Amino acid sequence: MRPYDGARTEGQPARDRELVIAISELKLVKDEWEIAQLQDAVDATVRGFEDVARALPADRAVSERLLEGIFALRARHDGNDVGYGSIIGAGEHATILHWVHNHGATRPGELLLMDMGVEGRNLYTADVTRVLPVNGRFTPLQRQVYDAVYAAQQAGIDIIKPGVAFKDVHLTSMRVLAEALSDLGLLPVSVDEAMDPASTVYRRWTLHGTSHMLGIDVHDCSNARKEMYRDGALGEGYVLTVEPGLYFQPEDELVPEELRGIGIRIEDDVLVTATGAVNLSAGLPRRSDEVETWLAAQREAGPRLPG
Ligand SMILES: [Mn+2]
Repeated sequence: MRPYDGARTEGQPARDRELVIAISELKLVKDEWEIAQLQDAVDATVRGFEDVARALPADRAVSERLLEGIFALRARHDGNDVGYGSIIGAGEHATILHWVHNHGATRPGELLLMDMGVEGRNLYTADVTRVLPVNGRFTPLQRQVYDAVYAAQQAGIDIIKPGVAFKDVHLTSMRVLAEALSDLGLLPVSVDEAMDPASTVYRRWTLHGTSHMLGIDVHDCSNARKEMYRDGALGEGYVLTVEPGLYFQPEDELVPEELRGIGIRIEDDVLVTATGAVNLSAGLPRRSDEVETWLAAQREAGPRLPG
């Protein structure tokens, strides 16, 4: 091996930057092998969510970190590791977007938000969020908010196909959330006025974008040019998350007290096909009644170790 020769390998920052952009844009379309890697990561993630549900008591507190650790065991056993720091948000912690301290505890009667993904052995990662009612049943108010987020997510997924603007998935979900916020009596203006780019008053409770690309990086393709990604159109082979949410901060005096501290996000990993979309994470139920049935079935089956 020749010793390092600085002169021969002098950097070319402008060309390096071009390469970063080109690679990021090449990563937008996933080939068959990559899609299989993502599906493997998602399938391991489904097993990890099952492990956690099986260990989650309905009638007493457990620490968020216990649940984090159970998922981490699955990630290390079935894949390489977690793809990103697991967010285990019990109760009002769900309203903090990147809650990774995980030093709280579950409480029966409250919700539990978990945003977790296994990174497979070839480093492709899943990115999935589910919200569970700790005691097994959503209260009517929790269900109302949950079902609104579900409807927003479904509306976003429903429009996905090649040629659709990336931004329109977001805007479609946001309109459904704005309607729900209006139904809750929270919007100070009409839904149409709220959707006006000059207003977007609904964002007080929606906090983040609905989608990002997914692949080797959890926020894949982030160096792609705007016109190729955020201002671009979806193409066959793209894989993106769809993850709208509603968040009512514990100290938010613009919402009724019973809503404060509720945070709900539902996140799935969606492949754009020639004619529409396939939800790669459909192995985990999303509808509120199906989540309850699934949670009960996991508890019935009881705790398990990977292997
Ligand atoms: Mn995500």
